[in-house]
Amino acid sequence: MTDTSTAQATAAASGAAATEQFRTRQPTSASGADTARVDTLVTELLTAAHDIIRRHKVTYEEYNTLKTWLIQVGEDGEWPLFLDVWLEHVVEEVAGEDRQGSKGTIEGPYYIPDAPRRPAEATLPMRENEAGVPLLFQGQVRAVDGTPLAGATVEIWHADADGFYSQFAPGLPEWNLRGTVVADDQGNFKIHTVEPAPYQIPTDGSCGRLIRSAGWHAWRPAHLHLKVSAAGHQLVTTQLYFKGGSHVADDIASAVKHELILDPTPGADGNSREVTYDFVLDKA
Ligand code: MBD
Ligand code: FE
Repeated sequence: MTDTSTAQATAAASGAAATEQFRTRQPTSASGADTARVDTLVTELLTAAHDIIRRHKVTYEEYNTLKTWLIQVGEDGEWPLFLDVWLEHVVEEVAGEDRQGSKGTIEGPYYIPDAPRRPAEATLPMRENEAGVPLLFQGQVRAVDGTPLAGATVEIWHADADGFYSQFAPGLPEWNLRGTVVADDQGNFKIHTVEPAPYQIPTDGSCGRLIRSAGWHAWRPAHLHLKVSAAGHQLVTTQLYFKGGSHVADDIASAVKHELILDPTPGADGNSREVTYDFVLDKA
């Protein structure tokens, strides 16, 4: 990790961390790739690009701008960010087509496995006086038939009140706002955390440059990331958003679904909020 006193949250730093994190989890071997499948998919992708070039009479100047930009995306380590923001939502849509249980959505580039394990009622690792409105996020994990899933695992990770993720921005404790919460024998969990802020994707890298060049905005709505799993059931990767929050209706990553919008109520203590959301898992 970089020097926490001087390091800046830059696109290149978070991109390098996201690229490294992805590589360590993803086997590099291409063995088992189906030649016919590769032929079909790559040919169709290229044909779509050829068609766009013809229809829009793409110039050499534009072609070379694209080439320069693509080279720079790699140098910035922003391929994970680019792919997860602009393509993953459709991959997830296809992957989740036949699921009966809770809706999933994209994982994004900032998941880290093996966050600290905590019991069914737990406070996520956070700094003393962590900024943000305290949030009690509670619920139950069940099977599609309603059976509570004892000992289900709720992995949760989210940005802090400044929109930064631990291990992808400097100066944060390693596991800040990341945890693996183990539900009780009724599948219930109670997680104490703080509400995350909306997330602006880095503006100083290649993805930021694309966003500015196209006149788009760089924002995702505030969100909690989750992976919920239980023995004999399919893991669901999802996110939850906050009703009325900025960019819920125009997420740059197109990952909001109406089923995933929370509407927390004021907590008993007057300064916190709380919300209940149950997860339903399909059989494996
Ligand atoms: C995020 O926090 C995120 O969830 C996605 C999908 C892309 C960039 C940052
Ligand atoms: Fe995120």
